Amino acid sequence: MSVKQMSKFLSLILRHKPEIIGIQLDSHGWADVDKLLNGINNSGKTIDFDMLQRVVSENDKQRFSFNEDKTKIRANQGHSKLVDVELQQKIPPNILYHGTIERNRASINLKGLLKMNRLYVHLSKDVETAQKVAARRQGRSIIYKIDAGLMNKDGYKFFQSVNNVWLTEHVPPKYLSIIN
Ligand code: HQG
Repeated sequence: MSVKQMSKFLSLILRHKPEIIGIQLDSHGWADVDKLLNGINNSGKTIDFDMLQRVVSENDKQRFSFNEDKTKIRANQGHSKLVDVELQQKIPPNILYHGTIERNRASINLKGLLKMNRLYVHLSKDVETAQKVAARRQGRSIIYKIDAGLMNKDGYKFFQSVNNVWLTEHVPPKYLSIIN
């Protein structure tokens, strides 16, 4: 299995379904590294500690973090499992972006951006990043601009993950405009 394929499998385990390899996340989203390695190796895939270190360090979006002594590992954002990864609440930049596809337009314009299956709505700091997020999906990309400055003024909370993804609970339609 390539480092990239293993990264995808790790995202599945550490964000959504640790039970598929028979492990659990603690309340802060940490998995025990030994249990994780054993669980993956018992599931028909092969990994050792060196490969896990490579998956973490070579990851294009820095999706995972070890604790200090590397006995625990967690995903930095993107969870559907209800865990508290100790996100930093921060004042957002005035403008943030969200990339999605045309098919979602009517519903987003009506209800705003919803977190759907995850714990937060994921927002991007620039158009280029939002375009990449949109391009993961089949269909014509659309990019929303979010008036995060006004949301902040209105009391909405924003968080930044350690890998620099901006997160919030809901973006009502009045803060959204389509830029393409
Ligand atoms: C859409 C990846 C209809 C929303 C990315 C999105 C990101 C609505 C989808 C991270 C809606 C949810 C998250 C509404 C939102 N009606 N559709 N009211 N509100 N949606 O995957 O932002 O590579 O949960 O537009 O780079 O696409 O995994 O969110 O299309 O950072 O690390 O519902 O995942 O990061 O999809 O992606 P997702 P997302 P990783």
